[in-house]
Amino acid sequence: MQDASHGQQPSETETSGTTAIAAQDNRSADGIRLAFLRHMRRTIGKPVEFSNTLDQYRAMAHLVRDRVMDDWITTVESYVQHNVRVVCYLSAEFLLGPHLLNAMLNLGITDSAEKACDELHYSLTQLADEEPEPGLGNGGLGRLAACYMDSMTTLEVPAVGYGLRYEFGIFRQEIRDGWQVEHSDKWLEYGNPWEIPASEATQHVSFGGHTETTKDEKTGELIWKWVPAFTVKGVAYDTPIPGYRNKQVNRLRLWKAEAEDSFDLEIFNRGDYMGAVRDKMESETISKVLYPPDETEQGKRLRLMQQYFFTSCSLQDMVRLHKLQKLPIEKFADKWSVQLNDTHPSIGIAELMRILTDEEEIGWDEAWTITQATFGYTNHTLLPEALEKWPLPIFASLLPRHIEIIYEINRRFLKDMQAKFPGDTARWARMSLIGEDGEKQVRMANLAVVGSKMVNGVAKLHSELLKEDTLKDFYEAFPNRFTNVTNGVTPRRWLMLADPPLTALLNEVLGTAWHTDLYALRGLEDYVDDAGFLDKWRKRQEESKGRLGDFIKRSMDVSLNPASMFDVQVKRIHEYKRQHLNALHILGLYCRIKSGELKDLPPRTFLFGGKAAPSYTYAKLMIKLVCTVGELVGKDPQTKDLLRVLFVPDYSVSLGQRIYPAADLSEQISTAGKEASGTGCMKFMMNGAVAIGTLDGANIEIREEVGEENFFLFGLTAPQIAEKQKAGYRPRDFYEKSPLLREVMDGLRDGRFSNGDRDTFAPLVRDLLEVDRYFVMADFDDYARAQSEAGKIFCDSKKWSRMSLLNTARSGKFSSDRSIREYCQNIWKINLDR
Ligand code: 26W
Repeated sequence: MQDASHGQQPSETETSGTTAIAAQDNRSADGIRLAFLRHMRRTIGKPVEFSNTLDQYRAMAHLVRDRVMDDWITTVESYVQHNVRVVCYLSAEFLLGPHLLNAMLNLGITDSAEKACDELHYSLTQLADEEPEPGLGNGGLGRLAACYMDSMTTLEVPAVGYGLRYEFGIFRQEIRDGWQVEHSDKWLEYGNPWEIPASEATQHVSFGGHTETTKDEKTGELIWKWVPAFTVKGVAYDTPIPGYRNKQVNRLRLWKAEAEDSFDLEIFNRGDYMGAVRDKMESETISKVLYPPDETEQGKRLRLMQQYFFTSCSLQDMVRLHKLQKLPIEKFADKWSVQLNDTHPSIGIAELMRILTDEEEIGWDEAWTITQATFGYTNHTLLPEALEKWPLPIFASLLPRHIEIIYEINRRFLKDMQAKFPGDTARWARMSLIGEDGEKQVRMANLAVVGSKMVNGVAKLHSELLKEDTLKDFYEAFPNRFTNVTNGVTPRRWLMLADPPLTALLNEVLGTAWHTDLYALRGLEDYVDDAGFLDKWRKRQEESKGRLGDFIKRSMDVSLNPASMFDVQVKRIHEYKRQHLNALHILGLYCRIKSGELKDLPPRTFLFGGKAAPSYTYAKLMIKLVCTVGELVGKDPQTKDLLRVLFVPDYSVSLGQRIYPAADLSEQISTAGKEASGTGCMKFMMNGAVAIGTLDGANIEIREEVGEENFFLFGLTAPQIAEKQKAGYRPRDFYEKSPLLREVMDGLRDGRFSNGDRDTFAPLVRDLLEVDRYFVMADFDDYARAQSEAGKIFCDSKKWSRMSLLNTARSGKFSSDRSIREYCQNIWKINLDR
């Protein structure tokens, strides 16, 4: 919420000003061409004939941004005027993807821009490829936040996204000789035309030091005072988030850390030049780089500083805007609904208590009521190693006032639990915000649940498992606080932008209602037996495969067989996502072809993509395994025309936009009970890919929507996995029982698939035969069965096209618009049908 002119009517000159500007910002091809030439001269500072593609991209970016600005200002003015309730989405990650073409799509100026480029003899896609991707996220959680920003604005939900403006985003991935190599992501190298610094919003955040308590001589009440060791300046950078064709523009406010005083002349004059900028260096490290570990907490001090820094800046910003509108602080929760994107910003609960009690001098009870009414907490993972637990020493030294507040929250909470569950000491210990077993820790998930009005998982199964297992005690204490909101993805980027030919085909038969009401895709079912339409459908798929093939040829000099089945697994590399199960299956196919047992295999292209956290050696070995299998089958004359295995480097949002439309088979093969939801599965479905997968996360709901006959199911269910775990799982038994699995594992052990190298994969073979935490051995045979079924049906192109069409037709539920409607209804209490 900008501290706009608080509802004053624009003066005469102003209106003429805006109309004049509006005139300039016309969206015709001519208007865009003129604006392009003007920005090339005025903003880029070059005559157009001397400009390079990057200059041309930047000139285009600036003119598109111009056309967002008016809507941005009118949106803010209407929010202030109507004193609306605002959703604040606090996330340590926003995986936005490139802006240019998305903004053009949402503004409805893509065609005009294309025409303007033709007249200027440029290719718009070529210009767009110049945009450095803002990779301010690791994977699912970060991308979900970006999809939600698009849907909130398209549904006209007053919202602000709050996060960190990392100077370096997710690392760039190079694959060198089958091994991942990381390179720093200099996305800000040439500046960023999509952000605007908001100097009026600068905040100051304290760290370290100690607290002092004094007695208020009048009330005798204790007053807490935090004496920090140092403070850091938080500078806001705002990125406009345009809605789809509704002139709404919400704000993404990302915070950059700067030294209070970036240069200490006194120290400098004493000749300590490095000392003079030490503060600057130290402070700026806070927003320097995104932490790459996904789903494994590192307990690093800097990570906690990042989390507290952006959360404190954001809450202080809300309080500042609240006061600017002269609203009583007691009404804070009526104005702001703050959603915690996992526990990463959950320190915000203690921070709001600090602000309300220490700075606004509101009594503890009232402050707590406001705090609980303000926050909602979304959990995105069940993996124990991903649940954040901060060692007390780190926490207490960085945030001495907050640990006091958390102790007080805990004291009062445990008192309630002791009353609610008398004598149940074990439960009290499990629920305590402070873990006492071994080194003392602050349990951030417990704090998030205790300090929030609502807690939700991100898919039906996940939300059930949260209630039955991870947060069982809390569910039994506060059953009405738990709900589910199944994830969704925005059809604007993941369908309309990713696959214009499919969009055109859908518009042709359905009109355009589906753009903002994806359930309208159901209309496609009328064409499921229309041979002519199915023909068009297949053609569209071949086109998308052709486009991806061209890109792979250009970027990797590898040619793909468009007639082959494109079998795709793209997501972060992790044992529970089981990219190694996929690779072992391919080795099984290899063995069967080599033995002559498998003759008529329809040719397959296996595409893999995804980054491994730099310190996650096992995941890096999984990448090496995939690349080694690719080498093997690609070189072998018996298999090279039947099997192609490719690891496409540097998987990202823009690469995803190329891959999802081209996929035939969508690999969703995680161990049941481990993938909270998955969102890639939804992007594949929308683009007509058929899924092969387990009953895990959102796969279950996808199968419910599309029909079990249009989904290749395999594997143990979550209860079966839990059962086996309890009964004691011996992976070697499955190796013994399955001749194919034994041949594959023995081959791997003996170096048969790796030119005799027996060492590289020894750790993987050992783990899978001895431990196999994710039941790869147990699911191998059933997976191979489902795979061969998929292969058979793929040969029946009519049957396959019907399944493909039905996946798109029944993907309506998985639009992030549906998810946001549910958040508004069940958690944020924002009524949309006004
Ligand atoms: C502390 C390190 C860390 C970093 C990120 C722990 C956990 C995370 C995220 C929660 C991991 C993540 O991205 N989870 C994914 O969230 C998606 C959006 O809800 C889900 O669809 C995926 O199933 C889930 O793995």
